[in-house]
Amino acid sequence: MENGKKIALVSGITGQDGSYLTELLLEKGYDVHGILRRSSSFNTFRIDHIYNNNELLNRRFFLHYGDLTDSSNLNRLVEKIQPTEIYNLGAQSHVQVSFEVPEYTAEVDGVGTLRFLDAIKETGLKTKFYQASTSELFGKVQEVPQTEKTPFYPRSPYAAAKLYAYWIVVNYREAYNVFASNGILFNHESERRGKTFVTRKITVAASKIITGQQDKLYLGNLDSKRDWGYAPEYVEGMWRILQADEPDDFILATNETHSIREFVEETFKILGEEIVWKGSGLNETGSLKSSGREVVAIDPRHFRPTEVELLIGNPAKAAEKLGWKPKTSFRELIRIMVESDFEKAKKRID
Ligand code: NAP
Ligand code: G4F
Repeated sequence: MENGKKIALVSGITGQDGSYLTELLLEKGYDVHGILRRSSSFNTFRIDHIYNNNELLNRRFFLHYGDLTDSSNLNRLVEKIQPTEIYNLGAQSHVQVSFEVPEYTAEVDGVGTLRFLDAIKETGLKTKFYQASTSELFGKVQEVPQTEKTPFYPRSPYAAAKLYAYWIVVNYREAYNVFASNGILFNHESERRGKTFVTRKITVAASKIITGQQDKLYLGNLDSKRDWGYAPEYVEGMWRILQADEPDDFILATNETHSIREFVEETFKILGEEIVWKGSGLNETGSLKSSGREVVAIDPRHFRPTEVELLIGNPAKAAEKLGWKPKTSFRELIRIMVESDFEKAKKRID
């Protein structure tokens, strides 16, 4: 640390969480260094408003090319930047895609975490490390609701890679005294959520359907249940995890669960429409009660080889030890996302 200066290094800075965390850390007076993957097209749309629009923030916000598959790059960045806190948010984060690219997912999400930890160990830097662990670790759940003590049962290459990452964090903490913590975060969404995750897929599609730009929304399993919270509150929880006196592992969740079906119903309700379900299995459809128009159908390509049917997390430990509590309700979360996507749909902005 340079004269008590707070310096954060963030992987996954261009993602949903990376963008909110950057805003939070800059507000808290940190210098923020982000790791940017080289891309043939622009991939900084979630952080452009920080980079371009505020001269003051610009001077404390730095982007470096890098990749979690490249140890020499991570070693160099840790050595050069000397961060006081590292947030490892970078990942191939799509569960279904991980069945298509399992080895790459293991490289980035599993071994990538080891590369970062080893860079810390080898440089001997006194820094704190946050690992973006996930409720997907619970997979085929062994207990309801899930707590920090619930046994893991991963159900995808993504979850298996994150399981390795979780345990290598614990191991470097115990073996080498690295201040390394896991945030076991349940699903958290926002108006910045990637459009291939189910919540944003639904709010974007419903907005386009209502404004006449899309015919139908095709989904997979309507009956799986998730514990959905609002992303800006969860990144604040990440920061709190690294401010604790000791490194530890914490669940961040709402302790409420809802099905994909309920998410669809609530989305259309906010847009002034009621959904009526008909049929079952692959033939199930959802229609607008007002007109009878069919707007939801099932596409089996969205089914997963192994599904996580139910997630619900108990955040009591985070409440007690970190003073962290979720604030935004399920309905409020959907309202925030729908309002944003409906405004964009009206203006024909993608
Ligand atoms: P996201 O929007 O998909 O962002 C993922 C980030 O990782 C992007 O910046 C992406 O860069 C970057 N990335 C991908 N591959 C990389 C690589 N090889 N090297 C370096 N960076 C790479 O994900 P998110 O929702 O913000 O989630 C953040 C983290 O939390 C992830 O690790 C995710 O697995 C975990 N998590 C998320 C949730 C949730 O509900 N959101 C819950 C639990 C855990 P590009 O922009 O270039 O693709
Ligand atoms: O929105 P999802 O793709 O998120 P999933 O699989 O829960 O993973 C997200 O949350 C994890 C935390 O628990 C993170 F670790 C992970 O990085 C990611 O952010 O799918 C949610 C549910 C699944 O049960 C899926 O089968 O929605 C179901 N679903 C139904 N139809 C669909 C669709 N999912 C997607 N992506 N697309 C569909 O058409």
